[in-house]
Amino acid sequence: MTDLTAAPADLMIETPSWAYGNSGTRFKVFAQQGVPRDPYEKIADAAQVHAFTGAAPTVALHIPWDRVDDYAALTAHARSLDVGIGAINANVFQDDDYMLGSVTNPDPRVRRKATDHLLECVDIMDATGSRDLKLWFSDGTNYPGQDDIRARQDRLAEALEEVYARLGGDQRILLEYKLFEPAFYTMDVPDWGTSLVHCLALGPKATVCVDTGHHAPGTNIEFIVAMLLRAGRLGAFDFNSRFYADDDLMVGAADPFQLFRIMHEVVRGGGLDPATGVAFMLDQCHNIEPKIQGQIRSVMNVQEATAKALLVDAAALKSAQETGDVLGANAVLMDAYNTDVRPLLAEWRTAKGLSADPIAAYRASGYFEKIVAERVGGSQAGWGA
Ligand code: AOS
Ligand code: ZN
Ligand code: ZN
Repeated sequence: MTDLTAAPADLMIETPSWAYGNSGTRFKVFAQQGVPRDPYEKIADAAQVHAFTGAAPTVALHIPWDRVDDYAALTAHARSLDVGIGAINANVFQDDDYMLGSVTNPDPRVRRKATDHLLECVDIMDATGSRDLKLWFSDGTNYPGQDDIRARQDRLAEALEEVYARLGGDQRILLEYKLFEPAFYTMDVPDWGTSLVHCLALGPKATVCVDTGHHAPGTNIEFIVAMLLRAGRLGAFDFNSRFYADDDLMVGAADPFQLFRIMHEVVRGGGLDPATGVAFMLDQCHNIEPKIQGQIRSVMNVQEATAKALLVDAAALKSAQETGDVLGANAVLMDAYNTDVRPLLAEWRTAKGLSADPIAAYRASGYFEKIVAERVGGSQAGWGA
């Protein structure tokens, strides 16, 4: 049996700055009370998630949503609140120029503009000390024949090469894929295979980001995780959960069993070892629930799935698999999944000097009442602007 007092807790989860801002759907963005008015306040909210969970020490930024004049000052602000700045997320999807694509646009002027933005993001990483540049491209086509599928891949490769060449020694590209939306016929990076092919061509500092909401229904995500870990190219997760499409709901809310299966493959593939380089990030929007609590709950959901995955009796599983004991092997997994790990995690938190119940502790802290009083006119996360 694995020692539960250490491992799930050592898993560190990055929260996204945009989770703290107002968000919604194409139909309505609901303004909530107390939401941050600038990147400094988003980082302050992220620091609350870390303070109450002890497991969310970094916050991802999104450029331009989090553009500031002085990134060194923003980084110092984060440090003063006991958190750090994590991945820099580029945005080449919210400009009129990008209607037909960004780095894959048929117009070289637009491609240049998009690539320059990606290079600017690396400059920002230099200032914040960030390791990861997360690239998600909305690029694609809506109609057969609209553009040359192969030429778009060539343009993508060209832009990625230029950005890759600009990376510092410890910096990486995380190339995220998405099946559909906003493009409905072809996305230029629709799946993990396309992302992996580009990463392999680029070199070892290019890895795949698996956003759990970016697959066709029924896709076996843990298989993808196993394959990418095996290839040494699983760079990151964007965790969230979905019922229908890219719902960006709280991770573990729609299908906790899937999250457990994913974390089982992470454990199996050594992905909890920081040396493997897997970044565990949340990519969520809290459209109707309180945002800081939504992030705390999400961190706890990942911890619970991880704790269960660590409970899998590896020796018993191997033995059952090798002897062809189908039901026995399945039972080993299900025993772990069906274990209530909440008391164990509560014990771990107490041992670390944290509250056993982070949500209750946050609610009792008065932070929410304070930001409601102090902040008027909080900003939108960026979506649906
Ligand atoms: C978009 O669907 C992707 O999930 C992106 O990772 C992300 O949500 C967006 O770029 C915000 O940073
Ligand atoms: Zn994502
Ligand atoms: Zn998404």
